[in-house]
Amino acid sequence: MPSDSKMIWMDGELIPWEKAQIHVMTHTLHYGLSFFEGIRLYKTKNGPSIFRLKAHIDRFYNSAHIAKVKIPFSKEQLTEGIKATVRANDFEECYIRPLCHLGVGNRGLNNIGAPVHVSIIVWPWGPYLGEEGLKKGIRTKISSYTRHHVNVSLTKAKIAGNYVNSQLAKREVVELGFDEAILLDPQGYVAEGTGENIFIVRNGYLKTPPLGAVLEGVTRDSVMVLARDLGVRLVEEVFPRDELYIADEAFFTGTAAEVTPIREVDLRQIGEGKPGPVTCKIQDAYFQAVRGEDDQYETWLSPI
Ligand code: PPE
Repeated sequence: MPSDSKMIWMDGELIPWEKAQIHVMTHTLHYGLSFFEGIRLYKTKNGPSIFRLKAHIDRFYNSAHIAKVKIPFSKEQLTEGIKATVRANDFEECYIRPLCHLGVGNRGLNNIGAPVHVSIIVWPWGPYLGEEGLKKGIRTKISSYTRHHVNVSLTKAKIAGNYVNSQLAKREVVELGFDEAILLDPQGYVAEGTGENIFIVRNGYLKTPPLGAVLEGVTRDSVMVLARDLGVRLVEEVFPRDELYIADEAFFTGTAAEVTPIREVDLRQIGEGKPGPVTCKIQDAYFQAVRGEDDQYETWLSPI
């Protein structure tokens, strides 16, 4: 694979991309317990700035707490490490991936005492669901795979193993010709995308599933604040797939996906089959906030 960037931060040191290697006995490789974050750096008038860095750092440490893994760095060290990695790679805009994994030391499932490693990788990443998807909306399908039961996988932690479910769903619908999958929770209600939270607009209300089986998305939270400030009424409420079919508008939110309109679900057109007025208003406000064009949200940005 060609290198995406020059330098990677591994356990406190910046090393060249080629040198960032791990051993095949890495515990995480066998059993899937690592956790990660996805953050974006945007170009702003104050120079490249990281969007909602604190919220992502806090979630990273929450993942560690849930997984009972002790991160061998403080939040301040990790914050500095992220900024140093971005600087070392000289990107104006990029995606940032802090990753914590269990290394070599334990055979078998018992991970007590396994060495803990932390890496920070950055790479340029354009629109997650395509430039055209961002502008015109994407085609989605409900996956045949159910989202996690909250007492099987711990959904508030961004644990790598949780993403096998997402990969199955993604692959299923992409091979069928769709752009993204929507997963239902074990009760049958709409949960989220493979790597996105979901919102619908119906009768003037914005609606998103409550934080039951879904990831506590930072973008979900940002969009809720933006909606409130724009005077859009919002409810957090469960809804079934057919309510999605008859929604006036629908969109995904995520660090990678940003605010991506959904124009089709299960071969049914949503609304006018193009991004609706509320979606466009929220998407615009989101891009203004991340690019530092709206001073109201300046505290969400950390210049590097
Ligand atoms: N749900 C899931 C399952 C999820 O993975 C993400 C982020 C979200 C919701 C939205 O969370 P937030 O980014 O905090 O708004 N998915 C990340 C990984 C994507 C990938 O392919 O890798 C992301 O968007 O960075």
